[in-house]
Amino acid sequence: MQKQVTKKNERVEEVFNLFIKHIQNFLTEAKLNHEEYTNFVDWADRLGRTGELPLYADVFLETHVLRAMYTDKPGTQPSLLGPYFVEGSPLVEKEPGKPLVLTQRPNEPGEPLLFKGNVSSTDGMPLANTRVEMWQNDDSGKYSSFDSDAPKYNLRGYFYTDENGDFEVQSIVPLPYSIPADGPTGEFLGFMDQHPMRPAHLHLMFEAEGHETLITQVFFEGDEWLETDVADGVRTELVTKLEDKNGRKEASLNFVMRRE
Ligand code: MBD
Ligand code: FE
Repeated sequence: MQKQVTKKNERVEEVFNLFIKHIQNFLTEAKLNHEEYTNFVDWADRLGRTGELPLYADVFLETHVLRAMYTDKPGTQPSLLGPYFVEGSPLVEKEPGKPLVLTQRPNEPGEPLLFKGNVSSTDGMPLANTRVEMWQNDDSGKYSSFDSDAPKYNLRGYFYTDENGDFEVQSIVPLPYSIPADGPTGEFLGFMDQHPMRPAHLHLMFEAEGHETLITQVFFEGDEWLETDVADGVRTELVTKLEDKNGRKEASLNFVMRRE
């Protein structure tokens, strides 16, 4: 049998030692008994087997990683990538004189939304030709490729900002999202007496030459779940107004990217 060749990785060692140290302190502080420990292992096993581990991690942990990395840095605050990003979404083709259209089905159910934005650098320079990827849930509150039976890349796509760093994309208004409540994550929330809701949000990812990739979300004023988002992804500067204009909803937000 071939022996696996491994190289000592000091970062992994450092992080793992810290992890164990804190878990030990946690066990001591919580005075976990053996039955509770066994229940935990059983629950964590189900979390993995049902495929909910990424969901659980993104709901309860990701926000802390972001806060530790980005609070007090210049540029737009990032928010959660979340468990529902998928690679390979289609390019939204630009047709001359028409806005970009994220909806792919001719009669996509939902309330039409025009979302506008501008992308600039922390020094104020507009960022033309920035790759903008967008994804969101549909009018049943579900994400394509996951809990919705819409086509795989429905309400997912990417496009580029114009020469002024601007973009305008037509879509539908996203809905508040209930994370799956019937699996191990939901079971956990039940014990915590915490609702499973996230406020309605758009997911956006920006990539521009010489800049840090910005992964963030956009939320809407007045959403009933803004203050109690189960995943704690809301940042004040990411909340915008949903306005009635020209017989549809319009919203906009400007984004500022940090140099590498
Ligand atoms: C979502 O839609 C989401 O964006 C996150 C971060 C977690 C769960 C569901
Ligand atoms: Fe989401």
